[in-house]
Order: sequence, then C-alpha cells, then structure tokens
Amino acid sequence: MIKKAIETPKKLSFQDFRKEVLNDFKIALISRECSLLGRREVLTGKAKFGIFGAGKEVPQLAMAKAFKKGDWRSGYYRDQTFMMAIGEFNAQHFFASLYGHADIKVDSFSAGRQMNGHFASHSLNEDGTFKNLSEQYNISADVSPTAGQMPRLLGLAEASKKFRTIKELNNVNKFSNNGNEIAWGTIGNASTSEGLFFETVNAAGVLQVPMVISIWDDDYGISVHSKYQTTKESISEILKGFQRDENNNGYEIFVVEGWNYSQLVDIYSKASKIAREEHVPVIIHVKELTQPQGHSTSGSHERYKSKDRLNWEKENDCIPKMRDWILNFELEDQEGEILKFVEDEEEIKALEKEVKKEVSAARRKAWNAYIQPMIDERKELLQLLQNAAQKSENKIFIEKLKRELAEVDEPIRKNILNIGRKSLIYLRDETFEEKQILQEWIKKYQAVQQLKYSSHLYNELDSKATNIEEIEPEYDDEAETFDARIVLRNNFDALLTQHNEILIFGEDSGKIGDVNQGLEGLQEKHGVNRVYDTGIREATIIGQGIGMAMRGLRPIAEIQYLDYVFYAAQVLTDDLATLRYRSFGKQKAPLIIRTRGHRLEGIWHSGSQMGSLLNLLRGLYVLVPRNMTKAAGFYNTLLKSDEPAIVIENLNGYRLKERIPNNLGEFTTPIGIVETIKEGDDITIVSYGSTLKLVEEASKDLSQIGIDVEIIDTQTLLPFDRDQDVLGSIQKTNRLVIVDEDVPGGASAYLLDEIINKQGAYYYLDSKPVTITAKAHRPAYGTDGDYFSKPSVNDIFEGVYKVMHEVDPVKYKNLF
Ligand SMILES: Cc1ncc(C[n+]2csc(CCOP(=O)(O)OP(=O)(O)O)c2C)c(N)n1
Ligand SMILES: [Mg+2]
Repeated sequence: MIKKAIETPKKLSFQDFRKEVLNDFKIALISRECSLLGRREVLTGKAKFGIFGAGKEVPQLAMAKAFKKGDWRSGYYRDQTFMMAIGEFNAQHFFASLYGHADIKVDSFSAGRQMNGHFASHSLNEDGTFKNLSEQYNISADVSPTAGQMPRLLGLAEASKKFRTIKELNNVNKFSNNGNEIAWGTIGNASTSEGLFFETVNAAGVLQVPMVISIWDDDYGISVHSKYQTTKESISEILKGFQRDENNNGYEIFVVEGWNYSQLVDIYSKASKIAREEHVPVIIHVKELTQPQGHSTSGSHERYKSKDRLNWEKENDCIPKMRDWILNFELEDQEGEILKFVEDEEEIKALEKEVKKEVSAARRKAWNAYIQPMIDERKELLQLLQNAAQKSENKIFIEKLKRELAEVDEPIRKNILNIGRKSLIYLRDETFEEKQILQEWIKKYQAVQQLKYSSHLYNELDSKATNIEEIEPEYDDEAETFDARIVLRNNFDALLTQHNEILIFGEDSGKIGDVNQGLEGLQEKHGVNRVYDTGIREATIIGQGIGMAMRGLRPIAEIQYLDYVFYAAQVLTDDLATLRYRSFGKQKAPLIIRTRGHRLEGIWHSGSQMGSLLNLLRGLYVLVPRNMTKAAGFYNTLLKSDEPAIVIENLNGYRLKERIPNNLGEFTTPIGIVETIKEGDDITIVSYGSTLKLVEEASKDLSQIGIDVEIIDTQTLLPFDRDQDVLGSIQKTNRLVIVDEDVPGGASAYLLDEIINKQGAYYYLDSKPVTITAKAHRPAYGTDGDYFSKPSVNDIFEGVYKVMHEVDPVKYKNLF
C-alpha cells in the first residue's frame, strides 16, 4: 500500500519522521503498560485506587506535538500519555503517584495528595514568586469533579488575550510572549453534559480567546452511554451553531477518529495555528476512543457493555490501530525506493518487549522508593518500643504491639503511629528515660508527617497576606464626607493606576461602573480591556479570575450580589480554595472576589450566607468590612500579597458618608485582626458587617439602663482574631454574646468554636455564651421581612438583657 498523504521530500527527513513516529508509538506503549500494571497494583492492594489513560493514548501524542512552552493545559485524569509525550512524566512517576508517595520531589504534581492521573507543573520558585512561565510547559493542577477544569481554562486562555491587547503588559515576558500561548482543555464526552462545560464554551466564543478543547469521546461516562448524556449522541453535532462563519465570530470545530494518528497530527497542527495566531477558540471532537480496562479500578466494564461493544473496542483500540498503520506504512520516494517505518513485525514485537521490561523496572523502583522510608521508620520505632518494653511493667503488652507492627507486610505511617500512640497508653503510669525518648520520637514523627498532609492551605512564606501590616488611612484635617462608594471608586482608580496587571470585571462592572457605581468612570479612564462587563455567568467569572491569576495577572472578579456566589460555589471550593494545597504550594491564584451583601431583604437578596462560605472556602480569606474605607483597605492589603480572598461589602453602606483618605491605594486593613469599636465592662458582643450598626444602636439603649457592652468587629471571618483580642475582652467582661445575620448554627457556630474552644474563653465565662442569629429560614421581603427574620435592635437588646437578668434578676427584672 502506498500512502501519499504525508510528504517526505528527503530521505533524511523520512528518517526523522520515522524516528518520531516510533518514539510516539513507544510512549503510547509505555503509557498502556503503566495502565495495565497500575490496575494490578490496585487489585493486589499496593495502591488504593487507579484511574488511567488507556484507550486515549494516540490523540494525546498529537496534542503534545502542538503544545508549546508557555502554553497551559487544564484537563482531566485521562492525560497520562500527553504528559509523557511532553516529557514531564514517566513510568516511575506514574507508579509514585499511584502509591500516593507523599514527597514533592517524587510525586511532583501533588506530593501524594491527589489521586493518580491528576497533573500539575510548578509555577512558583521556592520564595513563592512566579517562575518564568513562558519558558516551561504549564499544567494547571487538575481537579476530579467532572468539567471542574473548564471555568479555569477560560481564564488561562483570556490571559493570553490580555497580554496581547493591553499595551502596558506586552513586555511581561515572564508570563507571556505577546499572548501567543494557547490554553488546552481536555474533557471526557460525558462530562460535556455539565453546565460548566456549556457556560465555558459560550463565554470563550464571546471572548474569542486562544483555547483548544479536546473532547475524548469513548461513548461512555462510567457505565452510562452517550444516548443518556448528549442530544443526538454527538457533542460536535450539537455544538455546530458555535462554528464561525464569514459574518460571525465563533469556533473552529474539528471531528476526528481517535485512532487516526496522521490525521490527528494534522488537525492539532491546524487547531494550534488558528488559536495561537488568530485567538479563535477551537473544539476538537475526538471520537471512537475506547476504555480497554473500563472506567477505573473500581469495577469492570463487562458489566455494562455488550459483547458487540467489547469486540468493537478491541478492534478499534487506538494502539493496535497505530501498530497496524506503522506495520503497513509504505512510501515511495523520488527514486522509486519504498520507505517503511519497520522492516517487519518482529521489530515491533521487540519494542513491545523492551517497554514491558522498562515499565516493570520503573514500577519496582517506585515501590522501593515509596516503601523503604517507612520500613526504616518502623525499624526506628520497633527499637524504641523494645527499649521501653524492657523497663516497663507492661512489657508483654508492649511486645505484643511491637510484634503486630513488625508483622505488617508493607507498613505505612498509619500503622507506625497507631502502634506508637497505643504503646503510650500502657506506659502512662511509668517514668523512665526510654519512655521519654519514645514519647519524643512519636511527637516529632507525628508533627513532621502531619505537615506532609496538611501544609500549604494558605501561603506559608513571608509574603503571606496576614503579614501585611496595617497602614492607617490619612485624612486632611478638614476632610469632607462623601457617599462611601466614592472612597471605593477612588481607591480602585489609584490601584488601577499603580498596577497594570489589575483587571476588574463582572456583570455591569464595565460601562456603568457596577450597580452601585464603585467603579464609575473607571472603564473610560483605564480602558475596556481592564474594567469590563461579562455575561451573567458567575462560575466562569470566577474561572476567568482563577486562570488569569495563575498567569501572573491580578484579577478582581465581581459577583454582583453575595446570594449569587453559589452559582460559582463549585469552582470556588473545589478549584480556587484547594489550589495551593493540592499542588503542595507549587501553584497559586491570587484572585480577589469582590461582592456585596449583608442584611438585605428577600429570600434571594439577604447576602447573609456566611456559615456556608466559611465551611467551603478554607484556603481563601473571608473578609467582612463594616464600611467602604475598611473594604478599600482590604483590597490594598490583598494586592500587596498573593493570596485569594472574598471581600463582602455592605450593600446598604454605599450611600453612607465617609471621608476620602489621602493615601488611596496605600492604606491597608490587616487580615485576621479584630477591632474594638466600643469599650465596655459587662458583656463582650462580637459581630460584623451591617449588623454592627444595630448592635451599636442597641448598646446605646442598654447603656441607658446601666448595661455597658464592649463591641468587637471581627472584620475578618477567615482567619478570625489572630491576636486573640476577643479572649482579652472576655477576660475582662466574663460574658459573650455573638450577633450574627446568618442562620442558627451558621457563622455564629464558627465564631463560638473559635472563641470558646480555640481561644479557650470557656475558662473565663461566668454566663452561658449566647448567640443571637437570624431565623432558620431565608428572610421575607421588605422591612418587616427583615425585622421578623434577622436579629433586630430589639432582639439584641433583649438577648443581652436576658444574660444580665440571669446575673442579677433583682436589678434586671423580666421584661416579659
Ligand atoms: C461532578 C462529578 N460528578 C460525578 C463524578 C464521578 N465521575 C467520575 S468520572 C465520571 C464519568 C466521566 O465520563 P467522561 O467525561 O466521558 O470521561 P471518561 O472517564 O469516559 O474519559 C463520573 C460520573 C465526578 N467526578 N464529578
Ligand atoms: Mg467517556
């Protein structure tokens, strides 16, 4: 058979081409062998769970060819072959991550924190600053929730657009070369059913950003066939309306069989050119892929696929298909000579044999590297247990524990610590040096190991946001007051002037300068590329922010009202909040989310869901400034640092009067520091946001009858009161009331835990701590809706009074 499709003008270049094809094929074979052995490792108990890229190897070889330094990938768990093909992953890494080797030098993606198949590159230097990202392959840390990679993909692509279109950013070579970088997305066919997929596709079409989405289509999502997933059973079919034409922007859409190596290479090269040069998004629907091992190591696909389908998958498996193509490939050159990739099948068989050996050796090496440190650690503990047992009256029990640990075939840290900690129970009544040595060892071991699993939730370096000191706002002696929105607006103006990397965007943020005019006139002044409107699509607004922040920009993403943040909750909690943690501190997205809420009226306009945010957003700062000067100070603080945060402004505070500081863009509100806004001796009241105004009002009524409260504004909810000032206050008043606009057991429960448990205020309380919260339901509409749903001045007065009644029922008689 003579194939003319691929032109090879010179013998030499055919040899190069041959080498490349055979090298690609070898990568595919290594990847497949890893998947096969990986499954065995799980089934024999050496690893917990495995999810592999088998059946998707060949298209990933093609994608890797088009992927250039500076580019970004935002993909999912099937991409091991791609990672191998760009040279960032090998068989030994594969097994290390499968075992969950908790060492960043070994599992460079997540130090064992993520399941296998979740990839990440290192964006940061040791000091937390960005590396030169335009000189490396960039892999944004994967997440497991299906389509969770899509919103971030939008931002990664949009960053290229910003680097190309904002003149002042053109020279930032560390992050971009004139916006030539493509953001490559990968997603499974079934995951395209998710709303996040469609939201992202639409937004990227509107924005016209350099994004190439590959859809790996194997007709299934675990056991569920395409007919239950996708209209017409074809994602490219239904996306046809996005195809660009002479009159309209849109997408370029390609459809290709996943086993057709030469066509894939061709299409990926075209797609790359379109996206890179024209900044037009591209979709590549890669069909006819298979799952030779089923979805994952839990369960087998024989349960849900028919015999016919299983046979079809065997016949259409992309690796045997590529093998046949290599074997049968012949090309006649200009001299009439027939050029081939291989002489005969034996050459391929020899390659296959070599690969098996290589992968098997890599597996052994990875296993030994994983298990040996723990065998050594066990040995240390066994010796210490032996020493302690010799001196102990409970020798037999300790020796029994020792035997139990010695008999574990493949000891992990849980086995080691479990036995060590149990041994201390038998030694509790005894005192001797060997026991002390054992105790010290366990304590130190636990502390060191714990870090492997718990570090990097926040920035732990000097650059962390909580290190930014307070700079007070400065005023002219006779500074006038203005609507408070002007403080914000002028401060944003100063920030946009100071930092070219700042971008502010959201619904109505551009042309009208946000619904409350905190950005009024700033689009005109700083340009439509820096202050701009987006569609109504909260999840991808956050995704835009995450992606751009990961690429060195400083986005401020607006969520119009706090109540609508839940459209983006998945992206915030699964992606943004975990990014630093799941990449073991090797990636960051210092995204600032600007929103407004607190004490409004109506079921979907209360802006009070603080408890749920506190639970979902560990990894972010949750900031609740009581006025706009404080809010502006938080933006200034955050921009001096590099961590993500959500700032919840008071919706009913924009028209209240505040003075305009002189040091705009400079003054800071410290993170995690409370402020005592009224001193008093009888009761400490802790609150935040708009509710503080009501607390202040109630406190005036209370002081009229001789109750002197101390009012503390938390200012920050996450983290809370790092200096433990609330404890100091309770040491004086011995009583605590928390006033919270959230539901019972919401933010008030969090605050109680912080104050009573963590700060230890329990020891200083003379009265039961009280929480005054909203009702459990959403607030009804209107002023009465608020009055009957949220804590009112009356509620606060009576709640505090009741505490004092219990203290002195004669002086403070029952009100009712
Ligand atoms: C939001 C969410 N729902 C469910 C799951 C469980 N889950 C993991 S993979 C998967 C199927 C995905 O199928 P597809 O997108 O076609 O990718 P494939 O595995 O076939 O490559 C499901 C349902 C998940 N990870 N995330
Ligand atoms: Mg699928």
